Amino acid sequence: MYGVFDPVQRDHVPAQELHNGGWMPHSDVPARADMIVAALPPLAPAQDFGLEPILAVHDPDYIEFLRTGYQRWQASGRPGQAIGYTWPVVARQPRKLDRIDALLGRFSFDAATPLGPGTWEAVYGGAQTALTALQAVLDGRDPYAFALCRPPGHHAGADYLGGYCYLNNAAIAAEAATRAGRRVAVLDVDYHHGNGTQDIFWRRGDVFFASIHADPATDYPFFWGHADEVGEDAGAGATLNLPLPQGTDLAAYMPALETALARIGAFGADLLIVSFGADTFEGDPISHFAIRTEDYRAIASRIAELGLPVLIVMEGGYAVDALGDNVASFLSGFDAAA
Ligand code: Q9C
Ligand code: ZN
Repeated sequence: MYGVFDPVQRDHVPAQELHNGGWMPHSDVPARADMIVAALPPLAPAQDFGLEPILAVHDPDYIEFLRTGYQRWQASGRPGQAIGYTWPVVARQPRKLDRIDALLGRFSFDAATPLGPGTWEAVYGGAQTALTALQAVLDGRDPYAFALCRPPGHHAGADYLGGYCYLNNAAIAAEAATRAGRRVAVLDVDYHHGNGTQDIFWRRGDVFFASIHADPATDYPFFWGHADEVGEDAGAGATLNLPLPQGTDLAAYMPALETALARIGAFGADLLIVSFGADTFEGDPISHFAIRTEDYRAIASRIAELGLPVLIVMEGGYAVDALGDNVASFLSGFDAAA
C-alpha cells in the first residue's frame, strides 16, 4: 500500500462557533491525522500538481473565495474564523457580491466548516495528497494507494464547502483519472452521504458514484443521499444511493456493499476510488453505526475482490483514539489481497 500525507494539513484548526457566540472544540482536529500517521508505515510526501486539476472540478470564483476568505473576514474586523450565517436559499438572484458575509453564504451550505488562517494551504495540500496517491496507481507503482486527506472532502461541491470539507479530494482524483483515460467509479463508505461528489458527477455518465451511508431522513446532510437520487441527463443511472438505518452493524452493512460492488462491476470501472470514512465505527462520537475495528478489514477484503486498482481517500472518522487502528484495519484488507 502506497501512502501519501502532506503535513501542511495539520495547519487547518477549525473552531466551531456556537449560536450563543461561544466556541466549542471542532470534531475535525489535527490529531486525527497524527493518529493515522502513527498507525501506518511511513507515508510519502505529496508532489505539487498545481491548481489545474483542482480547477477541473471546482469553480474559479469558489477557489478565489477559499484562498482569500479568511483574510477578508479579518479585514472586516471580525474575530475568530470565517463562518457563514446567511444563505441565499429563497428567491435568490445570481449576484456577484463582494462582502465576505455574502460570499460565505454563497459558497457554503452549513455552519460547521470555518475558514481559518491555515485552511487554504491545508486543503491545497490535501488535494495534492490525493493526486500524488492517484499517480502511484496510474503509474502501476502499486495497485493500492492511500491518501491521508484531512480535512475531508466528500461534502464539498464544485462551488460550496460544508460538512468539514473544502476541496473534494476524491472528485479531483476521479476527474484527473478520467482525463488520464481511466473509467472511474467512486465508492463512498463514510457514515454521511457524499453529497459533494454526487453533485459534481450528477449529470455525467462517465463516472459512477455509489454511496452507503446513514439514512438522510435521520442524519446529516439530510437533503441528499435518498434512495431515489439516481443522477440526471447523461448521468441518469450513474448514481447509486444505499441509505441504511442507525444501528447498522457489519451483517446489515454487507448486503449494501454487495449491491454497490455489483453495480460498479456492471459499469465496467477499471479504477476504483474509495471515499473512506471511519465514522461508521461503533464508538464514533457523532455517528450511529456499529462497525467494529476488525470489520473494516472484512469490508476492504470484499472491495479488493473486485480486482481493481484502488485509491483510498480519507474522509471522516472522529473517534480519535481508535482512528489509527480503524484505518490500519481497513488498509490491511487490501494488502492481504495484493
Ligand atoms: N453539531 C464528514 O464526516 N455535522 N463530515 C454538523 C454540528 C456535520 C461530517 C453538526 C457532520 C459532517 C466528512
Ligand atoms: Zn462522515
